[in-house]
Amino acid sequence: MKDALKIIGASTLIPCDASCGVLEEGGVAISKGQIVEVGKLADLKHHYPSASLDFYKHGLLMPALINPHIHFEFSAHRDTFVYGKGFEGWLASVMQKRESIFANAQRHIQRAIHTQLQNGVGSVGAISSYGLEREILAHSDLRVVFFDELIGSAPHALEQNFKDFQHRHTLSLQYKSPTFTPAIAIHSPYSVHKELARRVLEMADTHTPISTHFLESLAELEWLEHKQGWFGHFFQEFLGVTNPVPGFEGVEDFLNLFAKKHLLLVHALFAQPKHLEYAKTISAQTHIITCPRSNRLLSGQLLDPARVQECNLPYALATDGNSSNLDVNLLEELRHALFALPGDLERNAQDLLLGCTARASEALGLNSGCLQVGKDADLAIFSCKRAHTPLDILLKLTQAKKVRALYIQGKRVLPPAP
Ligand code: MCF
Ligand code: FE
Repeated sequence: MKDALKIIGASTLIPCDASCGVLEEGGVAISKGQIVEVGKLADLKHHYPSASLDFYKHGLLMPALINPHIHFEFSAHRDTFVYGKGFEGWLASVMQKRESIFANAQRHIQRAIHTQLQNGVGSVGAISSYGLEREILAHSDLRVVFFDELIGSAPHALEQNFKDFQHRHTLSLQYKSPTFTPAIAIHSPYSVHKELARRVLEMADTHTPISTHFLESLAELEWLEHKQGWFGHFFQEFLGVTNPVPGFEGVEDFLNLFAKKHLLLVHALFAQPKHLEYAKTISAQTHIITCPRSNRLLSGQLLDPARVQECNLPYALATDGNSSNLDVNLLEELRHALFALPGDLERNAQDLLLGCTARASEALGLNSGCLQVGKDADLAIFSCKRAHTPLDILLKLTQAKKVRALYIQGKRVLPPAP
């Protein structure tokens, strides 16, 4: 059957383009899952007289939100890992106890998916260490960029680790579809062998999104740049390495892995301006992903948006996993970010709004995050009587607690059809 034309409208529309303007009584016309026109509702009705109409009175129509960094496999986590003893305390507890988190993982993964949709999240960047969530995500309503994550620093296990990764990634490639994009994550500079990472990255072309946890702790910076500090103890204690040395000759050597790749640097909390500048020279497609609550819990501080902006790098916002947060609720993350990030409130509000829509979409290499002709019709509608500025909108979103309606590829997924 031919996909009928449809108009979706609301009292307020925010396209989330660079201007961050607001339109009253606005809407989008949709055909075959894509936006064909954006404008005043009256004009759309005039242009498409036979189109069906979903109108949301006292509603705010915007692009569906995007959570570009989440670990679904760790969704069962409640209080097993240690918070408050620095990143070192957290990582030590993960090494000792992570297996216990995976019991009944499927049920918890389903719940985390439900949370995303209820928050108005249409797309996620899912980091997968084991592949436990691959099938559930592929069959979910979410649009997914699925990052098979590489971990493994031992030289003697290089071949086996490569084969294991290849196996997982091959399975992911079988699920490739318009709503499921296989991608690659290199866990971090301290947990991967350079040659292994190189071989894995050979599988990726320049469009494949590549994610990495980058300079999340001071200990990581010390280890990479000065070959000293807590990570020496980590390798001896947890991995039985007698004379541990870093796998990379400094931060730049690690970044060189990603030359010309579509790169997501997650956290970058202890990245110095020279590191961010270097990251830009390595790839014109470099994005920073910040996870404020995870950073506060594990490393005690937040990324200052001004530091990223000074380097002209775009940043997007994410929840990280339950493994390093209290929940995976993106509206809560926005609320905390808005109140806790240093800097100008209005400026931060605009950046955060784009950081969970247009910029998150660019970071994941998606064709959404913005209400514009030619974009995928991933839309969210929140209850909202009036909003004029990005700050108004963020406050309304966080007050709304959950989405009123959600469309992915033009199809309504919430509330579900009766
Ligand atoms: O982003 C946070 C903190 N930084 C690093 N890793 C993880 C995070 N949440 C979950 N992880 C996982 C990671 O994917 O923890 C394990 C990996 O499976 C650490 S293995 C050294
Ligand atoms: Fe993470």
